[in-house]
Amino acid sequence: MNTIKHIKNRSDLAVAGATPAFAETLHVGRPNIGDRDGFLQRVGQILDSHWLTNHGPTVGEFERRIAERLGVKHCVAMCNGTIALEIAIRALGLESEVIVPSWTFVATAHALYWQGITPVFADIDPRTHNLDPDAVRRMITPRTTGIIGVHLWGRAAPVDELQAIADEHGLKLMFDAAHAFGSTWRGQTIGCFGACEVLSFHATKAFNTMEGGAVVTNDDELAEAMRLMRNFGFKGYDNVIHPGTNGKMIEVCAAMGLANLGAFASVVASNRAHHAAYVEALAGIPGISVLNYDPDESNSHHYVVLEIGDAYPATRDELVAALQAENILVRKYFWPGCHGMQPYRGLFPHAGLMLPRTIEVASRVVVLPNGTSLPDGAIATIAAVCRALIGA
Ligand code: T4K
Repeated sequence: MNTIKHIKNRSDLAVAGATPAFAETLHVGRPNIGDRDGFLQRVGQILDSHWLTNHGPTVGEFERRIAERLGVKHCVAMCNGTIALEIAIRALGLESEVIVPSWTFVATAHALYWQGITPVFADIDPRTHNLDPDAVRRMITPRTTGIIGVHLWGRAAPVDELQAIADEHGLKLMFDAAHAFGSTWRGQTIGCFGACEVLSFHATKAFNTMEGGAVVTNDDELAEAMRLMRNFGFKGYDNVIHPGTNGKMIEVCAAMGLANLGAFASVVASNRAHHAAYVEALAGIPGISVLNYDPDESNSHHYVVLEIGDAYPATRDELVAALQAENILVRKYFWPGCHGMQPYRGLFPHAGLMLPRTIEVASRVVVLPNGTSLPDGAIATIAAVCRALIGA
């Protein structure tokens, strides 16, 4: 058992209702394994067919099912969400400067910078953790070519306001919807907003293909360009008509996706129940609040996000250390914000001056474990550690 550095009296934990420290580390992002038998059966068929990648039938079926589910014309499946972002950015013709939140996973910014485009960080609304439209307006320059909104934690970015800004200034708008599979905004499925939306199906996501991603769009030309780009620019054999890369999803990943699609509703139900149980277990602890999800919208409830306010007598980092000492590997996603990470910290040392609310939120957030493999007693133990640390 790990030594607890911040909780002096271990009996505090027992009194507060904790089970003993977990033998196996609890992770944020423990993958959901859906229909295991269905997956293995499909893998058998893939091996029998000797067709492992390059636009195989499983990827084709996966793309059709995702497009159908999201109500979009095109799903272009990719090897991961980051390559999907890069290809979407290139296919849209973004260049020079693009406005993004700093409060996101660093892949959003890297996908631009990797292609020689400057990510310009705009501040967020601290209530939603999503881009603040007024902050976006403040960051527009003559070099701005686009905006990438992020639906953080699967909660919709301010879609209408960002579209209005984009229209007013002649900018392209796309969304990083890596967290938003299964989310809606005003009852409409996320996936159909902006010029295109980018999904991640990484193992740690509510819905996963092990590694994987996709760009979804209603734009025929854009979809065609992205299909070429993900396959080196080939149009038929021996005929390259476009610069490209290798962004293809493989058959086994698509098989995992198809197996997980059938299980997605039960994953969401389990996440939702855990989320409610966390809210109940953490209620009444001074300074701790759990980010809520709009009951009128769908959300995978995958992310259980705590904010540690001033009324909590310990610091956020002390709480993280106390939980980690109990083998509960909670995360400070996405501290310190992209602007505080390299290369951006070195390139734009004063970016933080424009991001006071990002900095504030980044200092308060802790993300807790969720998912179908969350063991019994985990939520009670996490709440007990939160209380015991402050002697509550
Ligand atoms: N945009 C946004 C807003 C994103 O959040 C992401 C990805 C992207 C774009 C890019 O999409 P991808 O290119 O990844 O498809 C993880 C994920 O790797 C990343 O996909 C995700 N966002 C991000 C939020 O989380 P790390 O660096 O935190 O991963 P890591 O290795 O620390 O794993 C997280 C936890 O999950 C660990 O505690 C271990 C556990 N884990 C992980 C894997 C892979 C398992 O228990 N089993 C596993 O198989 O980035």
